[in-house]
Amino acid sequence: MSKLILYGAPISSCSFRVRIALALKGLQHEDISLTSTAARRTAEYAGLNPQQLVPLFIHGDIKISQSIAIMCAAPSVHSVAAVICRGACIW
Ligand SMILES: N[C@@H](CCC(=O)N[C@@H](CS)C(=O)NCC(=O)O)C(=O)O
Repeated sequence: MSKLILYGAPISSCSFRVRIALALKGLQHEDISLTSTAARRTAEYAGLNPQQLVPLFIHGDIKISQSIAIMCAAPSVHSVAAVICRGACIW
């Protein structure tokens, strides 16, 4: 299985909620910290996430850039229930 990668930032609440969700579900992942605006503005990161915001979750070819969508989708990697309420997730 492809490894899970989370691009985030230390003081980003959006990144924190995803980190908490991954921890609650026991999903091991590589945490890549983009600590400055400059780090998010590189061409390399723009290629991964045109919005140039964090968080960004990557699993193989799948890239998801919205924290709530990540919280819905990431647990399905291991067929465990999503973290947020079922009605809020469509898969
Ligand atoms: N709706 C998005 C918001 C993403 C967002 O605004 N991220 C902020 C950090 S919480 C960010 O990347 N800010 C950096 C910037 O604006 O340069 C989500 O929930 O993931």
